[in-house]
Amino acid sequence: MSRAQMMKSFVRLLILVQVAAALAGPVAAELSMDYYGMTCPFAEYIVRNVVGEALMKDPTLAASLLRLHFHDCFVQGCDASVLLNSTDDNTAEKDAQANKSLRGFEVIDSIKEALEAQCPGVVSCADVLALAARDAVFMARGPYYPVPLGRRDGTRSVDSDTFLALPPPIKNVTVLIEIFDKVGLDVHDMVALSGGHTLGIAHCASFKARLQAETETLDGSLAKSLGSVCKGGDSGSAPFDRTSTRFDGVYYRELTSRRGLLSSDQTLFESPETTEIVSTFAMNPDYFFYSFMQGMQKMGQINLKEGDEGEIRKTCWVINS
Ligand code: HEM
Ligand SMILES: *[C@@H]1O[C@H](CO)[C@@H](O)[C@H](O)[C@H]1NC(C)=O
Ligand SMILES: *[C@@H]1O[C@H](CO)[C@@H](O)[C@H](O)[C@H]1NC(C)=O
Ligand SMILES: CC(=O)N[C@H]1CO[C@H](CO)[C@@H](O)[C@@H]1O
Repeated sequence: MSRAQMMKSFVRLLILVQVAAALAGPVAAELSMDYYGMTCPFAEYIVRNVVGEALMKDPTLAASLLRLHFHDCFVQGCDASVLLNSTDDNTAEKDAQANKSLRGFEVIDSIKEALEAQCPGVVSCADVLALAARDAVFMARGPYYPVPLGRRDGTRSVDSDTFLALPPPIKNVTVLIEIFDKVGLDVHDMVALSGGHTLGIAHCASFKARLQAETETLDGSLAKSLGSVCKGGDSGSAPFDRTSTRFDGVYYRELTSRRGLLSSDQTLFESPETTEIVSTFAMNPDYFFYSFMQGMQKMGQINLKEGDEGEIRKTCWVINS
């Protein structure tokens, strides 16, 4: 065994040990691993099946399912508020500006339908979002992590709630750190969770400002190709990294060569507070995977409903009547 190989197996072992520790990581009082053990024992299996079928038809939905869970948890906590439709007298989160281009609702709806057929009124839509995101990441060849269950669904979904809670793509690192800090996620979590952008795409509306204003931190050939993508207007789109349906460390490698798509991506490499974390993840994707799992476990427990607050929605896009 060469020295490099030995080093590699050592790092793998270290990560296995850390993974074991992460599995035992802090779980909020509201949640538990076997929450549906008696009431809907096949819940996780059903979710995995429907997600698997959906991704087989359209692998780009993995990104969308991950993003739905993120947008759910950052606004009003993980309570499926992102899924509620607008009504005559209320504009819901999903119709806020920050939500344009959210996708995957129909996958969540089919999962819920399959669950209702087996165990009606038992599994919350917020848990469905958490499980679907985990399965999507895993099926895109990312890490697998346990998801404690028992979230309850909220009844409030208001477009303006997204304004302060969701990070805009043009903010500097100080502001990003603050937004994540508000929901109990630290700088390391912020950089690791931004790695969610190893999947998916963004539209020109989200990055066109960077094309003009950030020539120094934007690779020339990428600038050119993005420029031509955006000639047609805001609806053009580009992948976050070269492997946009595969969950891997390429996102961070692109940042180190100034090929980040959003300003909020590239700034992670350009800012002294976070540059070292980016470089470490770029060199060691296993460490990124480990940090991402930990970040997702924390993100999945933001501001949970307590006791009998909220409800178990019967249909994910409307509150129970
Ligand atoms: C650091 C702060 C973040 C900002 C500023 C941000 C911003 C954005 C923007 C602007 C888009 C593209 C929207 C569009 O143009 O269509 C996007 C897409 C996406 N975001 Fe983020 N995001 C952040 C963090 C996260 C986190 C924490 C996750 C998940 C862990 C995530 C997952 C995704 C995914 C997967 C997509 C692609 C969706 C698709 O292809 O359907 N993002 N994000
Ligand atoms: C509500 O949203 C769902 C997507 O989750 C959509 O399929 C449905 O048509 C919408 N229903 C109404 C009444 O707008
Ligand atoms: C980051 O942005 C905020 C608000 O736009 C501004 O107050 C702050 O000075 C900026 N920080 C840096 C380091 O540029
Ligand atoms: C999926 C979804 O509901 N998207 C909506 C997001 O908000 C815009 C308005 O800003 C709507 O046009 C989209 O339909």
